[in-house]
Amino acid sequence: MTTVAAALTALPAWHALAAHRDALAGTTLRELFARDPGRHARYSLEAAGLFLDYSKNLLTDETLALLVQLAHETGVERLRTAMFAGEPINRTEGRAVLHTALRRPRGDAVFVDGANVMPAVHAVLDHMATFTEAVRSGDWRGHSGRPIEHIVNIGIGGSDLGPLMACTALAPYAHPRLTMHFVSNVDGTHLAETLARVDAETTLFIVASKTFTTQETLTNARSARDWLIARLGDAAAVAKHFVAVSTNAAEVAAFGIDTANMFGFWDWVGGRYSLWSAIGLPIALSVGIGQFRELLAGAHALDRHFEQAPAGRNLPMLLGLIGVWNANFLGAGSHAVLPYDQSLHRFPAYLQQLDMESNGKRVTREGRALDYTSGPLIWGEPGTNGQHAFYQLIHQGTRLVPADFIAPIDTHHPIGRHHTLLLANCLAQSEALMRGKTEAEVRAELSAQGLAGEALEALLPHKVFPGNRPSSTILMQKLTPATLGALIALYEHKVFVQGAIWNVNSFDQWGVELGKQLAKAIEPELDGSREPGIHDASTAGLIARIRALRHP
Ligand code: G6Q
Repeated sequence: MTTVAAALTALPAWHALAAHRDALAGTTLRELFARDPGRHARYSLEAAGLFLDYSKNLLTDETLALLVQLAHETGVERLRTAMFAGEPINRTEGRAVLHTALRRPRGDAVFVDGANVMPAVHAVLDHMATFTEAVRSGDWRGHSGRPIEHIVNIGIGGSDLGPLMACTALAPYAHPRLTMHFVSNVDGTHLAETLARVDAETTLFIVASKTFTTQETLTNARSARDWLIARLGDAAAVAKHFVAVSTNAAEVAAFGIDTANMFGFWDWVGGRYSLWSAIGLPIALSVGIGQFRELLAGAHALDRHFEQAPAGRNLPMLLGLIGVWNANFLGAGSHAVLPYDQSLHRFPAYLQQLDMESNGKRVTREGRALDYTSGPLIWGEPGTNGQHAFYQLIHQGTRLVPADFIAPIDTHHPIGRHHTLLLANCLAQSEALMRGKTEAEVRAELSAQGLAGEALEALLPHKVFPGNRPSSTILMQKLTPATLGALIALYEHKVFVQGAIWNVNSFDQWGVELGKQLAKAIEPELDGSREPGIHDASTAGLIARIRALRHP
């Protein structure tokens, strides 16, 4: 188990990094590149099918050495060993953190409370294999005897974002007969719009909920069940059209789903880390169990790299450390994720949960208030779309926004010049963010356009780009199940590294739990089944207004 780390800001490496930051002030990325033609080669690295170029970050060998020292002083490696070994590092919930066990090969052994969990992991995978093969082949029939054509995953948060993101990313591998749908929001619009697109006779619902008590998911699942029974005219139809993914067999049975059609997982799998478990059932249905196993294998390759590579040559370590440098020393409050791949358009949303739910914490693992910033805001959209929207702020705004550019070298859809253009945009953006455009360059450009005098001087400051904006670029040969698995695992471990350095528990989510409780109190007050309790004037006023104006 980890020892209680000394306060982060008192560590020698922290002090040294602060002094180093001050000494570096005024140094630009342009200069660093001009001085060192080998910068790209030295500050890039490949593992598990992912190539990371981190040379466009404001750092030198000394920065990296100090960051690695910080990792040592904060015990990142010790905590990593504890996580992989199944120690209960999620202390506030008394749980191990073992999503890495889900992607280990058959025959490996991982112990939780003295019991090897690997046989159970592979038993569920085998159950998933049998079931997904039956659905995909058409052997699994709906109540009226027709094969399944629509899969509707009903889940929210960790039981939605991962499978949705991965199914979207792996669409080129999807089964041609199966259309995937995801219903998460308790807003009836989400369910209604989805049901309008499917046919009850050919639809399979997956109710995905670790706890099987989440209000939104259970509400959507009940309404979907009512819809199905009404359409097919027989309550027995539920058996062929509903399966569950959960850790809570009792609640699954109470809902009316045969536990033979339940796929289990375990409390040591956190919601936002669960796409590797049976929560990944929609992925396995869409791309097949073979490709799902490839996804697991890609993540496992990255796990091995994370466990074994020295800190200075370790992809997640480097991404995590550079993120700490940007956030805590250079003052970046957010981090942009910019995939140049349309099929990764849900990846930033997925990472928002992974990162912000994990490291959006204000106390240390020992419960003391932090005196430094923890997890940044994570945001982004695919390129090139973002270029026509928010990149302006990254180029010329007053905030520092480090960015990750992510791109596959080959596309699944080679149409004319599209992919060349896409990649050219990706590289051009990170180059421009790094270099900027100096006053002298703008002056020369405007003069060449025939501008002079006051007109030139007036336009000049608007066209200057400060540059020096840090970014990393991640390339892969092609977005495949294996490279996607590695990419997700890379970010999981990056988040782990940062949480370890900030000394927060990255694996609990009390803010989410609060949300689950709060609405329960107001719900009966809104529909009038209970008189409003004591609220602040704003909440009380809003409740009263909705009650007065709402149509039944
Ligand atoms: C993830 C969070 C949260 C969770 C959802 C759904 O880490 O805990 O997003 O996944 O609240 O919970 P259930 O799967 O229990 O329905």
